[in-house]
Amino acid sequence: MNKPASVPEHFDAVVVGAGFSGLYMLYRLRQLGLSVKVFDSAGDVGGTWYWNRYPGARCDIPTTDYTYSFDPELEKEWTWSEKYATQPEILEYLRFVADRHGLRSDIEFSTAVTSARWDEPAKRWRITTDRGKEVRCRYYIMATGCLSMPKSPDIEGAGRFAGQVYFTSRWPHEGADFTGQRVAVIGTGSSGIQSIPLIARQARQLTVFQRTANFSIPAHNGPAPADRLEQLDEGRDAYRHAARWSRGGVPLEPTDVLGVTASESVRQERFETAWEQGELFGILNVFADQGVNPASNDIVAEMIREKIRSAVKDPETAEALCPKDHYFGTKRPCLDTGYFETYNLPHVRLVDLRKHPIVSITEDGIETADESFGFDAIVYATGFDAMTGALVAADVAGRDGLSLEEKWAPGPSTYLGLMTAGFPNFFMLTGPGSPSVLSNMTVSIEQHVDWVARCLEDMRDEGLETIEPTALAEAGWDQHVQDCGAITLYPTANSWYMGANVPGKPRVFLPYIGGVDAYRQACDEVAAQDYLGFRMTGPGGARCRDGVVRSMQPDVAMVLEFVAALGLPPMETLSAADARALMAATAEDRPPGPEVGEVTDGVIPGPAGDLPYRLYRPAGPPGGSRPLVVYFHGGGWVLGNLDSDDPLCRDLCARSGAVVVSVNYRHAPEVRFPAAALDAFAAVQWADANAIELGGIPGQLAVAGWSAGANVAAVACQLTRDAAGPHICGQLLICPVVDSDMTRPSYEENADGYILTTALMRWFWDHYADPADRGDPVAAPLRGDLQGLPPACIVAADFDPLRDEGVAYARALEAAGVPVRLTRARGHTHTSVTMVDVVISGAPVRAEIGEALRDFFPSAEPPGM
Ligand code: N01
Repeated sequence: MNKPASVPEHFDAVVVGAGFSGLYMLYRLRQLGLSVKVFDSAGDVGGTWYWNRYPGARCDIPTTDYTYSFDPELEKEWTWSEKYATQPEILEYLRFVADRHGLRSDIEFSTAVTSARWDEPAKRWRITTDRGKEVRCRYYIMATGCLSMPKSPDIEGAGRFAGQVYFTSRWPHEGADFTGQRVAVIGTGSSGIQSIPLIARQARQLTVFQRTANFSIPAHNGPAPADRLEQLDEGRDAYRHAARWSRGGVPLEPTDVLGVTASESVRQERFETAWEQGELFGILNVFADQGVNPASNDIVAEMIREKIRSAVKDPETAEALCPKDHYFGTKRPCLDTGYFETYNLPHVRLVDLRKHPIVSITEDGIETADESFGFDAIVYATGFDAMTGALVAADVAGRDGLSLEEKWAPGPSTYLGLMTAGFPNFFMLTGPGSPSVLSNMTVSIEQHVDWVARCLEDMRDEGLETIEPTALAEAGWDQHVQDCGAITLYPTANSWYMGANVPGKPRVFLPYIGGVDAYRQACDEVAAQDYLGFRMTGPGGARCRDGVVRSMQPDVAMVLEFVAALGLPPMETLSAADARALMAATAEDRPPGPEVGEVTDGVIPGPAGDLPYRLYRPAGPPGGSRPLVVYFHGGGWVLGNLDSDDPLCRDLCARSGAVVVSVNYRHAPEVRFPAAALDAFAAVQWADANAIELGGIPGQLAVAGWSAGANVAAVACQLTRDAAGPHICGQLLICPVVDSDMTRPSYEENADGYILTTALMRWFWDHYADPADRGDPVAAPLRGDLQGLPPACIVAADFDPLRDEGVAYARALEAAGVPVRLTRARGHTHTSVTMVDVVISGAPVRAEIGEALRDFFPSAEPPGM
């Protein structure tokens, strides 16, 4: 019996969207015994596959993988006919799933949700629809898809055209017949690239208006690949499991071949194999470094450009079709069938909008800056307001009436891409900040739905009714999402991943690029740790375990994983000689660091014999004088030498524009305290006395060091002050050892697992200084008189046992009136900041260091890089 419209219906959950994610969410919620209503503005199930009916629409992940895995029987009953199924077949599949599980009875089609308001006293959402209906629910779940809100045509005169207008994203159900017509297609993303060859088959004339040339590879469509089917037959569960724990949601062994170091034949072979395979993740996995290293990326990009040049006969058209303004992969690459060859047809023409911009759309066609075109039909393949568009448009207001639109005005903010603070019980499936569009969507959808279902089940079991992320957890996740993007080339492109395709949209990297596997791990950890970062309330009590699930820089975490996999013995169990050999061996294959103008080796007289030094002169005209930095390497007074810190010294030289003189000092246990410190003091005096010969500017001298090198640098500053000269302009102390008291919290927090361990630090001290000497300021400069010391830049890394003593030294110097710049190496370890060209996220920290060095000097020249 129908209820009167004025009485709102109550459901446990309302889901918006009946595509892949909405259908599975409904299925799982029903399994939990919850009452559910699904709304969709479409006339049937299908989501994106309901709307995007343009000719040529197909998936771009092989259909064997682009499929549900939750129902093994369903998998047996459905066989995909092609490697990349067409839109009608995928839609048919979703209808089949809906019918098989009787899902339609809980779905209200042709009904759009117009607003949602959180009712705090009732702890319910109030939802209204465009049919004037109001419903109440405890959980409000957006299954609205990432690419569902078409971008409105932002072209002058778009409303004036009197001919037929089509949007690829809202294609008419009855189809379109272009036979004998003059047709324009605007846009060359995936939708344009898939539809253009088929529109060309019908049209009398086809003109494609291209703003940005796009990378596309042939899909080589056909029957589902035999090897994939075999794998599935042999072990479907194992295959699906591998997909869930892969980087992109399709099982694939990530390569470790680097583009920059691979031989030409290996490059060709790997590229041609991926080209022939015709799969997105294959072509994105030609080289391990193509997503992060511009030189490697350009190798793949140029190979694709060569393919375009050989496919397109007219050289000018070919060149216009060659993407040159973004790195390969940083805009979604396309899979096509005969796209580039279409331009060889006599009735197909490309208009390059970079050279001939559209001035206006007119009543009968399109006017560019230098030509008027008449058309019978215009097809807009101009894309979507991706990832946030549909969510924001749904008019959601959370606690205190704050709308999602207001909250996300500077860019979306989410915890795990699943929820956002201030919006209790509001879930997003594949929301911004989750792998979503960078992954096989079906795998990511199932993971999100399963996580939400498990969360609701756990809440029910524990008598909890509301859930919402904390501000701390959300800010931490947002930061992690940006950190993951920042070490890649992705943020450099004007892509929809960056929101750059929609005028006025904030430029933020929207998806999570850390991988489906890493993401799943993070979500699982959150749940396992009592829903870390979520605040939950209900009759069962209120609880909140606040915290940040990932705060380490992603590339630092990768290095640690790599090192852990090597299974090396802990250094503190080795002899000094073996520890030195191990350190030298691990440094063998690392990148050399940046080019500098000149590198020369020499010796200086030390207090007990010669000390080797290496001088780094910045690029620039010969003979020019520069400020001078005397640098001391790290290694706990036991390890290290001129080679160990060579890449870092090059980097410091290039960034600061100073001459860097790296001095080796005597090592323990052969020569113990205070030899290293006295050598450092002598080196500073010598450098000052020989500034002109070294190419330095007299009076412009700084000292620098990392770890134990920073210890001796700090001590040298104190000894120099006590000796009343020479004048030191500044001290750069990177993760310094400044005290022998190992009771500060960072020794406990970061005791193990971050390369420099508390045990290793103890081993270093034991090698260097007797316990009785460790309180001497020459060993522990924090205990010395800090008045009148040079300005300091101190770098303290989050995951360093030495972090707190570095911070303590900064505070103590400040208290003594010394100007201090404390640079926090966020998400870094003791060693990672110094790993030049290995740990990309260390570069911004070293940029700050370079700036600090330049600031030490009164008349520093601009850096050479
Ligand atoms: O949209 P797009 P799409 N004047 O944004 C151009 C997925 N998908 O619908 O690059 C002139 O990629 C715009 O130019 P520019 C897939 O993830 C998958 O094609 O902004 N031109 C661009 O060329 C895909 O990435 C499949 O300079 C204008 C094009 O229009 C995503 O959906 C199939 C313009 C838009 O390309 C979006 O693809 C289809 C203007 N004012 C889609 N505004 C599969 O294969 C925009 N453009 C599964």
